[in-house]
Amino acid sequence: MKLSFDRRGFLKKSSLAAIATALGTEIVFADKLPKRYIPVLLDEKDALKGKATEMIVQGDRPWNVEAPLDLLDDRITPVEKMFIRNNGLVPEKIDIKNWTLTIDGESVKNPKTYTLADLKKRFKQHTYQLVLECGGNGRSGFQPQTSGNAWGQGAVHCAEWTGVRLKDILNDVGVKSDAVYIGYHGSDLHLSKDPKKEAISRGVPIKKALEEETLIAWQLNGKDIPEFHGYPLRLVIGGWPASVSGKWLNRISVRNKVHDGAKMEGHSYKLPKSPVQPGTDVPTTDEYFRIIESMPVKSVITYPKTGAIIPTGTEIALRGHAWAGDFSVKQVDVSVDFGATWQNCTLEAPANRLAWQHWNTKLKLPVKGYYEVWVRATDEKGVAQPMVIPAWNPGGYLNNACERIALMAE
Ligand SMILES: Nc1nc2c(c(=O)[nH]1)N[C@H]1C(S)=C(S)[C@@H](COP(=O)(O)O)O[C@H]1N2
Ligand SMILES: [Mo]
Repeated sequence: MKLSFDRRGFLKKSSLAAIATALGTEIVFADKLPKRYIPVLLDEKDALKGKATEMIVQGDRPWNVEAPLDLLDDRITPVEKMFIRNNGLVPEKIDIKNWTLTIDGESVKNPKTYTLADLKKRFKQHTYQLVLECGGNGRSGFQPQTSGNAWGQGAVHCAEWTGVRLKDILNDVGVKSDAVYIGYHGSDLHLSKDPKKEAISRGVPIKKALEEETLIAWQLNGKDIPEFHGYPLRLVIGGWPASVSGKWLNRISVRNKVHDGAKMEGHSYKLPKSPVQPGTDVPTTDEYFRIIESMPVKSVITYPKTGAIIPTGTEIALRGHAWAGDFSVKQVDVSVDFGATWQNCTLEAPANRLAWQHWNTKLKLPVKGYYEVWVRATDEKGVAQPMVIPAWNPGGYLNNACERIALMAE
């Protein structure tokens, strides 16, 4: 879908015709309108406030913003470089004093409602670095293109989250033995602004919900979670499609069946059970589709930037990160000769389970000319990234093909 309103383009051009189209009617006193003025009706909250200027805007209703890969060079991703994926509209008013989290559902023994103060006081606090990668990260690589944001590879971050374990809260309310799944509910508005509709309400099997790293968090990198990343409370689950990490969290239901909220239906965050011909219209039933769980092994080169010009024969440092969903990465290799030979890189252990791992290496470009650096990670089970785009699927999920950058030796 074409953007309904491109803020950056708008500010540059700001033609009256464009404004009128966006508003759906003529502006009566248009001749009095200051240049570059954004009419109130169009002035939604700006997700780009506090973001690096290099961030790439996919759309602004809902807001979808990604990071170019060289921006992800930090060991812990700073807020200004974190991608944003919204399915709806950021809650209009957030009343932090009266914010509560309710735990309910068929499989809860004693449903309870907690204030933020209750959560902070009653449960032990934990901090983890967690990789949150959109299930559709890399979607632009699929042919034919599928619906959904045409992400490059920058819809991923690894930030440090602080909160309490969902496990401890579930222990407090008591979970019945028939519990199968949890589902989250957030306070963001559906794009239609219909309060009866939810923008997204996903979840995970109870086993994943009970992992130590599954947090109900109120802090991101040591500060309150920013508005666009789920202020004041967020479910954070590393290693799975980031769509299971519910922002603006106000309720978690413990379900006696697979959660059936918004974006759990159709082919949302699902893969065909067996490979399909690219472009196939697969029936969206459980017989043909399975819900995506752990994300696949992946790596990025965050330094140098693609297109960099390097002096011939001098040693250059190369670095990036690698991650593998629920698993750890055991090896990262790079190639400068289109995959003919591979050079093993230094790989660090993760700060904690479900955090990304940093890799680095040095190399020399022997003679003047064009080179590509390819990076390939292998997970603890021995599964490596594919060199080519992996199996096409109707939702355009899980493109974990090896990343490549261009370098010029001069
Ligand atoms: N309430 C709510 N939670 C949400 C979403 C949303 O639209 N609303 N988007 C999900 C998706 S699809 C992704 S990829 C991540 C993005 O997290 P971020 O915007 O903090 O990077 O949030 C998830 N949690
Ligand atoms: Mo996502």
